Amino acid sequence: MNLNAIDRYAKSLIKEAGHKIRVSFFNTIDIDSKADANDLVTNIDKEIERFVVDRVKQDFPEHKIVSEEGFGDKITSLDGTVWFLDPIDGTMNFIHQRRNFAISLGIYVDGVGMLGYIYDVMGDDLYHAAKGEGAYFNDERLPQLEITPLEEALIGINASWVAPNTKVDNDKIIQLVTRCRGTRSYGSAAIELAYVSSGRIDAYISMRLAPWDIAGGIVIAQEVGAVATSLQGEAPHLLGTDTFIVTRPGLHEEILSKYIRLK
Ligand code: 2AM
Ligand code: CA
Repeated sequence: MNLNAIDRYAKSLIKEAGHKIRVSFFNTIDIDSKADANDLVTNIDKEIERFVVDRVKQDFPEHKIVSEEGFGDKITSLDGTVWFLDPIDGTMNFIHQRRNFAISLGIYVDGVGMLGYIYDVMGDDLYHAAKGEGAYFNDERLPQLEITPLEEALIGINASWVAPNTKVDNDKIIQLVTRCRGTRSYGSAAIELAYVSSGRIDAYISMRLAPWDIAGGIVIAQEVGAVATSLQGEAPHLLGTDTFIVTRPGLHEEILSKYIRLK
């Protein structure tokens, strides 16, 4: 298989999808909720997913595609070539802010991340990587990440985990956010992964992410030496939702062992 050709194909497909999303703002957007009142989806999430899924199925009939709104395939193993697509990562931002959302795409072969893309649609910024060939912010090569001490780290985390909750010990999270230099919350896992990879934040932590939220970002993160695991310290498995942490080298072990490791 020619991964260079697939890389060119994927980039042009993502840009075309991004253009469709920008044009969608000229029309009224229909908003629905899914599992709960704050779990939102729009007609645009569905239209963009359908557009990309149809193209991939037509042009790569032997590949699988796993995507958030259900137009793709259900998989039970990572054998073969699998595309992981989130047509709009950060749907709440898409609706409320009309910015700060991304198209997230990862292409895996037999479970190994080969190509990764995060397209900040309104910024027209594409973060991308091919395994072994480095990561890029548009045409700019992203440097290897260096170690930062926790005291100088900006951490991407949602404020709800600082309040009492059933997932993590919030006293420990209070200690973590007090010790680090500052916290940020962007509302799109893909963008936060892109920000870790480009050194704009130093870590990102989430209690529940799906494969399409992280598959593309993991490929990019690995190319710059970032470390991504579940909060149990295991490699992300991409067959269901899980907790997630990605950091610069050095920070990962300290954050997990002292503040947030789940059994
Ligand atoms: P989404 O916008 O595609 O739904 C925001 O908190 C981040 O978490 C976004 O990347 C969002 O993706 C993701 N997210 C929100 N609810 C989720 C859920 N129930 N399962 C997995 N990921 C979720
Ligand atoms: Ca989504």
